[in-house]
Amino acid sequence: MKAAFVVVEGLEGAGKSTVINAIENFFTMLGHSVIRTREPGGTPMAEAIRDCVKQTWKDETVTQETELLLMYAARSQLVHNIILPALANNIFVIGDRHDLSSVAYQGGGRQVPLENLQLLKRLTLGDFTPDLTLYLDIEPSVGLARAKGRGELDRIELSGLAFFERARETYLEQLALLENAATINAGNSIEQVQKDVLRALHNWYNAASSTTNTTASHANNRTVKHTARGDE
Ligand code: Z5A
Repeated sequence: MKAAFVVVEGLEGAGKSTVINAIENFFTMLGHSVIRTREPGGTPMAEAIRDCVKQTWKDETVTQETELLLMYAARSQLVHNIILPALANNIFVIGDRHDLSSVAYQGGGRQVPLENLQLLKRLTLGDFTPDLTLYLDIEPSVGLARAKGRGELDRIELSGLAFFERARETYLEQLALLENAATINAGNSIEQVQKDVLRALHNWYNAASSTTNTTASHANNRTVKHTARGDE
């Protein structure tokens, strides 16, 4: 089977970092090479953007446009420098967040019009999309309590409960439109969440392996498309 891009999405404290270890093991045990990415971040420049976007700026308001543009700037760096080259070398990529986070947080949370997000997506990613999205669904108050247990909250985490409720609602609306996606109840125990994630991954993997030819041509197309862009 050709390498694929699998993304884990969810609100803070949903347990993404925890299940990504299990997903990495799943691919490794099957003999695949695998890398992990996180967004925003994943390249030196994108990590600098991450620091910039997460910190609280004294006496300066971070506008929603600045936040949005920084998310896409970081994503463009990551996709073109790391994810596409990895897929082209048949290395599976597990993403801790991707574009759906912008739709949920900036679109839902900050209420940026969806058409502005679509424009930026088109500009930075073309038609590149994950092969599978695993969404860990958690009540915002439960997720935030877990995140708080780890220490101080960053600028985005301080956005308030209503912000996270809008983000969750947007996640759920968008997931209903996606083909290759699974929603997992992240309010359950860590063991149960991990089990449910692995079941969804297994089902997707079996289906994708049995349509290898289609998957291979899909992977090649997107690589060619973005290589061509890079050569311009
Ligand atoms: N952001 C954005 O606005 N727009 C974008 O386009 C993108 C991102 C890409 C990234 O920060 C921030 O950027 C994020 C969204 C925004 N901000 N907010 N707010 P981050 O990467 O630092 O934050 P995160 O992605 O939300 O990571 P997280 O808070 O670490 O969440 P997590 O990885 O899902 O959770 P975890 O580390 O696996 O677990 C958290 C704790 O809960 C930990 O102590 C676990 O042991 C515990 N846990 C996990 N699962 C369970 C269960 N099932 N039961 C009990 N306890 C559990």
